[in-house]
Amino acid sequence: MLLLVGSLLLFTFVVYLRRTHPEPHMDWGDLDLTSIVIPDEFHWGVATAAHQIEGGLRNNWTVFESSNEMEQSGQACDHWNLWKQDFQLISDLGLSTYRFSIEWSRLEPEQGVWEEGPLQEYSRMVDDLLSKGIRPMITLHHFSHPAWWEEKGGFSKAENIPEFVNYCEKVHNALSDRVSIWCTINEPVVFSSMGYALGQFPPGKRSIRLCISVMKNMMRAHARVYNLLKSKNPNSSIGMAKNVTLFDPTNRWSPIDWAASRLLDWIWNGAWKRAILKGRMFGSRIEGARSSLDFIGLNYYTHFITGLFVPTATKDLDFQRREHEIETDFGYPMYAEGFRRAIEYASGFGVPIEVTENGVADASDSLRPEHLMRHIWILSEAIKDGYDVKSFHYWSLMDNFEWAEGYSMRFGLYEVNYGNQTRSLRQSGEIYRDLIESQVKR
Ligand code: IFM
Repeated sequence: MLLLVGSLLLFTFVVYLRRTHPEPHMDWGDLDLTSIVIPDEFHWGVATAAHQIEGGLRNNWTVFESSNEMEQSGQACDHWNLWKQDFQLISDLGLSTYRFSIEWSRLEPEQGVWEEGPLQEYSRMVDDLLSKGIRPMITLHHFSHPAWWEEKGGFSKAENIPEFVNYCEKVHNALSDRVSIWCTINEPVVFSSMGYALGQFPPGKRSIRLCISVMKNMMRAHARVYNLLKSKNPNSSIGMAKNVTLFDPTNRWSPIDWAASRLLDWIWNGAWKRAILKGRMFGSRIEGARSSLDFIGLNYYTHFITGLFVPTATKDLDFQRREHEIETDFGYPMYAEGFRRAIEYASGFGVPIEVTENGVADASDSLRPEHLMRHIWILSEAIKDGYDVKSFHYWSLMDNFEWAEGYSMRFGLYEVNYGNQTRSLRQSGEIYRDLIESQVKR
């Protein structure tokens, strides 16, 4: 009798554990990935960032790279010289939107010294994209800024914000007659936590207090840029690119895992939504932040399975995976189901969604085709269910400099041979191109 009750209790406990975790997962084998249908007006695209592709820069990153023993960005993809041919590659994929960033350090290499040439070059890039029927989407800050601004403390000091706003205004003045869609800041939560709490990005600091104050200043900077640019040109559509990582407790029944995941979710995701909806962040009022979005840029990559051990440096990160999940080159799992949850979260900002990044590090291109199809299937279902998603930008057009990881992570639809700067379309690139063609021709 005792044995029976014991077994019953054990069975109930195991069923309970299985039911309470993990988070939603799908049986991908049963799905018809060809059922993807996306509206005609949808924009298909790719994304890049200046520091990761242009090469030949001097900014906060190059200073950090040479003072730490890490791979140097150097010539990167030499895109500053090869952008014409790279734009042709975008066009060859049949894309209608391209997200890229402007490198502030090119425009203002020393404080108050403005170079006209680089801004004219960016202007030529915009014209070239438009002539190919590609919508330029500009990011004003994508992790990099001038070395002189970093020396002054960058976003860690509220008094530095006007210099950033001034730079944004100059770029907007020059390009907003042709560029209609703008991201102020890329992934502020990644920039601040990696640079000021985990020490893996410049300036390599490790202070939670400083990190929170950088987050607030980035939100302040976003709000000021948003309000200024809107007052200059109300036709500009302005948002920010938000990295939405989902935090799932290792065991849902564990109060510790649950609390850790809720806390991280609050800092990583919740605080930013609160800033836009309520104008407050971490207990401070953020002037002008309320409703300072015309769209939300969604960058989605994975979920983070959270337990008691919260790593304090990315080098210590031992990304956990559920048993059935596939590991990407970065070490974190492919979790396409989370893309739906991220879209649901993003819809809570109350503005349309532009998917500003989604992709995978996969040097052998063995996972990318499946990764691509699963995420696009999720996207298609979300749109069918009424979510207002306007575009999808694959990260990335080509392999590039992956920040603290250097060149080892390869995210490109095109493979880059850094020895001779040739680009070759991967099989996943062909799949993306063919999928878009079939959607456009429908
Ligand atoms: O390469 C980065 C990009 O700069 C910001 N979002 C994530 C990408 C892949 O890690």
